[in-house]
Order: sequence, then C-alpha cells, then structure tokens
Amino acid sequence: MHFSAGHRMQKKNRIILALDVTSRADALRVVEAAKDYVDAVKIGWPLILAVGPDIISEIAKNKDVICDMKIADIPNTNRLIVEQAMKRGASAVIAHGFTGDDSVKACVDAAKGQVFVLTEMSHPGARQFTAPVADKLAALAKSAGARGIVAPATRPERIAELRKIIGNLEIISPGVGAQGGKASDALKAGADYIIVGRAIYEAPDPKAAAKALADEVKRSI
Ligand code: O7M
Repeated sequence: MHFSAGHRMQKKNRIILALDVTSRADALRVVEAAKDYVDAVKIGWPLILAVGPDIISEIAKNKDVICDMKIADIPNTNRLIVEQAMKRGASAVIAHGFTGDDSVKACVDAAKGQVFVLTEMSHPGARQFTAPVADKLAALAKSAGARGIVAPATRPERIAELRKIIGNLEIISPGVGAQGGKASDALKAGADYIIVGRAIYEAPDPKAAAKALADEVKRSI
C-alpha cells in the first residue's frame, strides 16, 4: 500500500528491504521476490548512483520507499535534498542528527515529519563517534518531531535503552543477518521494523530468505 506523507507505513511484516544492489534488473528482481514479505524498500546511494534516481519513483509505485541519503548538511541544503526525494515519491527519509536541531528540523519540515534519525550505528566503528552521543541524538529526534530513529540490531540492548528516550516514536533497526544481528533479538528489544539487505538480496533464493525472516518475525512478536 502506498501512502503520502503523514500516513504510516503498513506494519505487517515489520521488514524493510535494504536494496543495495547496483543494477535496475537486480533491483526489480529482488523487490519482486521479496514484495509479499516486506513493508517498505530502503533505497540509498549504491542503487541511485548506479541506475539513477528514477528508480525511487519506479519502486514507489508499488512499495513505500524510504530514501536513505543519510542527510547531513546545513538546514537549507537538507531541505533541498528532502524536497527532491519526496517529489520522487519517497514515503520517508533518513537523516543524521549530529548536524544539530536546525538541520534535523529542516528535514522534518520538508518531509512533513517522515524522518528517521540515525543514532548509534550498527558497525564496529560506530563505537568511536555515534555511540557516545546516541542518547542525545535520540532525544533530538523526539524534540525535532521526527517519526523515528535508526538503532542497531547488532546491539539489541541499545535498542531497549534508546526506546526509553523516544517513547512511542518508531525504531527501524539494521544489522540483521550479514552484520551478525538477529531479527528476533531486535524486535524483542523494541524495534518496530528490521532493515535487511544482504541476507535477502545475496541469498540464493531471495524469496525464501525473505519468507524465512517474515516467519521469524511472526514468532518473535
Ligand atoms: O543487511 P545489510 O547489512 O546488508 O544492510 C544493512 C543496511 O542498513 C545498509 O543499507 C546500511 O547502509 C544500513 N544501515 C546499517 O547497516 N547500519 C546503520 O547503522 C544504519 C543503516 C541505515 O539504514 O541507516 C538508515
């Protein structure tokens, strides 16, 4: 189901497909295979740079698209980026919070609230810079009126701690599968959706992989 800004992504399978493939054919093949098992598709630089931004509107015809530009600029530039993403049919965007409240608010205004703010990232290097300020980034997401945060499935205990800060904002959580996190752990810790890339698009049978994850989700909520 497609929605315009202001609505909520369908919360059926609780899986967001990270479509980090680099050809249009692969993108369409993987979305077709996974479509019954995912609620939204996250599109970022690898696919946009490889095939062009028209892929956003093409996929947005059938699925909610979260544009993952990891926006991190001054307020005016942030606004311009978000406007372009929304014009192409994005349902939501992803922004960094370390740029400060004015930059995050510029995204929130331009996306009518449909912004997820990064907190502690999922990879090992996240411990250097994003982890020490993650609680503040989560608080900023809430005060700026964002829809939710991105929190690491590789450290589910952090999902639970960040949940206490954001109340009923949404948590989308990457790091399941290829990065070592488990879908069930992330969901039990309080994630609303898991974000999954390689464990689906690199699987020999992406449809079977997406179905297996959807089954794991059902068992853990
Ligand atoms: O499942 P993977 O590891 O193949 O892909 C994970 C996706 O989530 C990939 O698109 C990353 O860019 C993204 N991601 C992280 O892996 N870690 C983070 O901390 C944040 C993100 C993300 O999606 O930010 C919005």
